[in-house]
Amino acid sequence: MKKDTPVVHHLKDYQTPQFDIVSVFLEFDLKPENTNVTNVMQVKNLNHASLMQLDGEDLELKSILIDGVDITQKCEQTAETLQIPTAGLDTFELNITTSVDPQGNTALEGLYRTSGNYCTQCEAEGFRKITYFLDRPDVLTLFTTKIIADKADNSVLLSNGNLIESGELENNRHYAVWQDPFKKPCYLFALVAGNLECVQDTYRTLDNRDIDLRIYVEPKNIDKCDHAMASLIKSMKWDEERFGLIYDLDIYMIVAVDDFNMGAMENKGLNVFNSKFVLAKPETATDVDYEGIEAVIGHEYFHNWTGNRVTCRDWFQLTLKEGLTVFRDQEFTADMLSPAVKRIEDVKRLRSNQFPEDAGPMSHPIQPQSYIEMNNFYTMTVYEKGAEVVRLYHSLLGEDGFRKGMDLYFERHDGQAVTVEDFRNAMADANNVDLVQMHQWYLQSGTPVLSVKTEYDSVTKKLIVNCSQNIPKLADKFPPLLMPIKIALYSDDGNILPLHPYEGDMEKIVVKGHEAILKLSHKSESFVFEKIEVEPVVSLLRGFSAPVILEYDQSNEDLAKLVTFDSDSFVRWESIQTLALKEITRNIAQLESGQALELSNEFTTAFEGVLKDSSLDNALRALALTLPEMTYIGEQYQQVNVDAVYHVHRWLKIQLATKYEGLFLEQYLQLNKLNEEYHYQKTDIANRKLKNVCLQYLMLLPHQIKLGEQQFNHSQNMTDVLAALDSLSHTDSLEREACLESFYRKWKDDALVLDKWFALQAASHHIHSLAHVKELVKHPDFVYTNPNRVRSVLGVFGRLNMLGFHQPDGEGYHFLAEQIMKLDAINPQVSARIVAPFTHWQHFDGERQTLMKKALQSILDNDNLSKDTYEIVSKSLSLS
Ligand code: B3K
Ligand code: ZN
Repeated sequence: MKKDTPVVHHLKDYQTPQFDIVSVFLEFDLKPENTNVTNVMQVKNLNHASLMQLDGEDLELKSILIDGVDITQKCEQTAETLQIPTAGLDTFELNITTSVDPQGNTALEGLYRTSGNYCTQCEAEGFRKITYFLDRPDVLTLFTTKIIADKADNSVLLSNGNLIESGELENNRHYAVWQDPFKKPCYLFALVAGNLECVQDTYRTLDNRDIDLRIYVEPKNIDKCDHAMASLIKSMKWDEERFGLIYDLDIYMIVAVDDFNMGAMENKGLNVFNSKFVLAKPETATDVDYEGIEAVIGHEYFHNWTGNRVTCRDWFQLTLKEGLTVFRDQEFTADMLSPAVKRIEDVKRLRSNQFPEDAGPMSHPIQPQSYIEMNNFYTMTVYEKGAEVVRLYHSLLGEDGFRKGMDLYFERHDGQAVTVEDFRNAMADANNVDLVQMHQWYLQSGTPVLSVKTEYDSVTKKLIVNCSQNIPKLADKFPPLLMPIKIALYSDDGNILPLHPYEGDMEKIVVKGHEAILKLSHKSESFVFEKIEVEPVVSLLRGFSAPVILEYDQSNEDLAKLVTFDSDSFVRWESIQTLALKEITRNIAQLESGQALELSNEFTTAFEGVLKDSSLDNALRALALTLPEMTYIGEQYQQVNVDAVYHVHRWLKIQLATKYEGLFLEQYLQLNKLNEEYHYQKTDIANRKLKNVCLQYLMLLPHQIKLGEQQFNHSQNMTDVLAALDSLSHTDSLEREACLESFYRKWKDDALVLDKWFALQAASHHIHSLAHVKELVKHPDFVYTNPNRVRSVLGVFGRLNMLGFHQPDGEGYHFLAEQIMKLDAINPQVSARIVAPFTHWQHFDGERQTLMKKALQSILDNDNLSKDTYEIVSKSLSLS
């Protein structure tokens, strides 16, 4: 067990800063193992405090001067702080010199080395690993940064803002000075130095300024930047058009690095990216990679306003910038590709990842109330549920009202560090409405359950929609949430019906065309529609208008009808998913009671309908033909029977493949154009998606394995090559071995492509998959210091390899726990993420629960466990 119990930070303890750091001058003398950092701050003592406590970790202190006088001996240093006497000083210059070891920094937080270059990562609290500072987001400072380094190894020296000076020095060294004209919190500081090359372009802003755009990469990757640059330009244009937000500096730089703990970082004017979200060419990157790059480039760019110009008062407000920026990047991707497809993909992600998080021991509100390690709270909840909550404002206020709210938010708070209440107030005041109830969404954790019952009276022609909301784990002890529920009504033959709310309900039902929003604000509430001439087919929670679990007992006939005619793509997709889910759960029950499995006509008719309906967008068809993920099926049970879920899921896929082999093959052959040039373009993406879904089904039939091998050998783009290899990886065939081997030989020197090779095997349903994964961590190309490689093996194994991880003898758990302990000593942030699958132990059968807890305990028993991993593991076990 970790020796000292780590400190818990609480939102309720927030206090305004005692000091203002008006400006800072930083000088870095870069050397791999011993970089000197001189930090000269102009400080204002706002409350005549007699002591200034700065944050600092893993720093070697050299000297401290106040107004030129050495006071080093008068200061107190602890492992995480430095206390400086400031009695009688109102304004002063504080000069601190420290040194750090970038080469030895494998945690990848603060200043570190990657592929022989220098880079930084400061959010959330990494700046304190660079120098002593008030490392909190509400201290905004003007930064000037001087970088000195060897010329041979560091042709490029970068920091935030504008380059104001550069020159040569003795001993083959050189320097550059950067000045950022915008005040910023230190988490947005960045420094990069190394031998990098850049691609350049220009963007002319709406107010006619030319912005210098640069993407820096290692020279070998210079041919893989075009898509990233195009994405940046699209993002800049989109933010001007949609939100009237224009870029502010004269230069925007992106640097791609191979070793990075997350996706990317929005440092002011100098984004640092995981190379996975920059580098792409058709031979190496899939459609999913291309889409990811566009989305992440957009996300970081959008942070320039939502995050940088207006930032967070404290880290409990993280969703203020992240939820809002995810909402913005979702809207961007929707506009670039397909709004319908994007919405469905986002809902799938939310349900498969955020819902389980919110049902487990790490469940927290989008505004957490406490944390041990802030990095553990960059979660699906803060990001994705946070984005859903922003979407609620959008649904309630409409596009124009939302835009008015955003405009007022920037007008009031540009240059400030604010709270989620400030955002809500801007939305409310701009629209002259009361949104106080929205705050419950920030306070409550757990996924709300929305139960709906509809009653139609054929005599009065009235439809009553009875809604009630509940958060099961809070029993009845919660104030109700405000939920916009989108609804439309159809006749049996698919005609959309006009909506006439009952007069007394006009306030809480907003009708727009043929769709209405029911504004549910009580625990139970009824909404009445009149003049409904026929018993309607109800299309409910259109566009997934609130992040809830919907309980609405709809007949299979109605679901099948919605699959064929609903104009809302989400409900159309959701209806076939519900039919599939019913099919699967019914058969799981059959299996558990020792009865034969059987396919129902209701489901296959709907499935066949989609398979044959060429009028439907191919991307939507691909989504509709994909069965619910195993994790989502598992979510339907208090305690999941892993083996039964796997068995029935596979059985159903094989049944469908067998029954519709001819149709799948016909569709596959029609779409399989091997020599066509790759374009990242909506229709092409949709076609590849549908083709590869067909291939997945076909490959379940042993005599069709050759089809995958052919696609693997003859495709020119990574989307198709990987789809084929993925299907092959689940088989027990010679083709599998041959293709994996040839893929490795071809791509062993391209780290991002090799990650895919590792990931496929880590997720494989092959019978010997656990043994294979154990071999993978011994592979010469497996390194614990590279987060992408670790995630592609250990992350994927825990999350996606249901059979291997949950092997009944507990060997999968034992293996992963050992790996986590090894990793924790190297990179705690990554290790804490890999623990996640263990945290759902209470969701499995008794024997597995015991084994999972045993594995967690073995991690906790570790003497030097990081606080990152400690927080997740201890919270998981405290439930027992
Ligand atoms: N703001 C960063 C995430 C920082 C994570 C710190 N552990 C990237 C993003 O959300 O845009
Ligand atoms: Zn973000």
